Amino acid sequence: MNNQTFTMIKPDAVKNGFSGAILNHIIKAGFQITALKLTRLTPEKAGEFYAIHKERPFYDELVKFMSSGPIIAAILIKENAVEDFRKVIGATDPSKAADGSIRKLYAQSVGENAIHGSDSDANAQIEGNFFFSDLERF
Ligand code: ABT
Ligand code: MG
Repeated sequence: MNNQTFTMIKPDAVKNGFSGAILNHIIKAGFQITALKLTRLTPEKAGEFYAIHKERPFYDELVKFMSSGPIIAAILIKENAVEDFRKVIGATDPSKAADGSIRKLYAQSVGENAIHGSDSDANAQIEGNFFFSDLERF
């Protein structure tokens, strides 16, 4: 199953008023939104979502940032979704992100980089299930 990915517009981008522009960018890039919510992560939930980075030096700051304000979570459908969406968002470090990518346009730093995209088909399923019940998908 390579037609689904998961995304999150992070607290910096929501706070800076970029949610509408980013959702428009995603739709124009050919992704169909099948689940969508404005919500907020508790520090516990943010820690769980990024559990893979638990031992990294930036983990505490990452958890604090990701729980600092509202986020927008979404499930996106498109052929080759995971790989294509990573191209649409650009490199983790916005200063290295390609021109026209979401991070180049809307992100400030590696720590606060505007948007998340799943890095594998398996994680796309896990992350979608983390945020959405069956009744919340269309
Ligand atoms: P995510 O989409 O948030 O997973 O980012 P991406 O997959 O592009 O990059 P990874 B390596 O998964 O980073 C996860 C979060 O950790 C932050 N980070 C990463 C730092 O703050 N410092 C670092 O040196 C590295 C490597 C960036 C990511 N997110 N946020 N928010
Ligand atoms: Mg990642």
